[in-house]
Amino acid sequence: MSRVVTVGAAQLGPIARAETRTQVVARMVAMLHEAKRHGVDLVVFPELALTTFFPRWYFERQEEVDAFFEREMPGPETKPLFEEARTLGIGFYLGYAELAHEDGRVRRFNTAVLVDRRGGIVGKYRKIHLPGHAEHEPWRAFQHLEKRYFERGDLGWPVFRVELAAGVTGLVGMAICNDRRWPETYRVMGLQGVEMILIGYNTPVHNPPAPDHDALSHFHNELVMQAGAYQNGTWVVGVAKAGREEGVEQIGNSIVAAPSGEIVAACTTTGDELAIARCDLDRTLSYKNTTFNFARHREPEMYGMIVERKGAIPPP
Ligand code: CDV
Repeated sequence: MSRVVTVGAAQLGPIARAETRTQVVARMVAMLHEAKRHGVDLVVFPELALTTFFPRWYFERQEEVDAFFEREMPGPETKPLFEEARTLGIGFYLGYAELAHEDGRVRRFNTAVLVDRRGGIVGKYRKIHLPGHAEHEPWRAFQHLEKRYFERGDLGWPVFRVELAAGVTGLVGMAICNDRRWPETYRVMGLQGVEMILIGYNTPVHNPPAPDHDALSHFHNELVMQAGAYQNGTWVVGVAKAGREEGVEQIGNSIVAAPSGEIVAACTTTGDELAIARCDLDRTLSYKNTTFNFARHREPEMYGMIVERKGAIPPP
């Protein structure tokens, strides 16, 4: 008996700054309908999927930044997405900017939620690896101010047991964009037996501090997610907000990587596009039980430096 979950990587093309959440949600709902026609159980949308990628601008006034944040999920504009998905019996991953009132203060996170086929939020993740910079750096062609606008996520990388398709329950984890470049992200979830990791991203082709990487942006995107999948015996679904958004070119290259590390589905445009893969969660087993049988082969006593040391310190 296999445990097949049909997954749709719902890549979004550019979202203009003037575009409203209602317009974006309408695009997403259209993708849900397309997903339904293809028998998809779980749809994965990108990071910060409801608006343009606002960390590319330096805003002096906090109100300007806060206009991109959600105070409730679902809120009035996102409710139709939740309702349509529930009607269609499709679960989804959604990235958004979260404004929360916690510990007597306002907190802002780059967040993703996992919504089950009945329309309920069953998991939440707050981005831990925030790239970019905290101060205005006008020398850049565009800003990347995630370190200014968000707090580091405080939920770790939980893995959720969720019914993903009729009669198929799986172990699902989430990450967001830059997290996918770090092996620790996958391994923390691998150590909880994760079977499918969902990752939304916004990745500009141009990397201002290292323009020599620009030509390798697709290669690096695939490299990290394929490695994360193989080394942890898990499916990985990576989904872009792609294309030329407010003058900045972002990669597409949304993929589904199998536990073998192979890419089994991919988007080929930089617009709204659904890539579909039938993912048998039991295909994780031959990796989890052999080469990457953690209980048998890992040597954690030898890995202390990974958590004790932050930056590299070369020997004298
Ligand atoms: N949104 C991101 O986290 N983007 C980063 C860029 C800045 C390198 C990424 O890792 O794709």
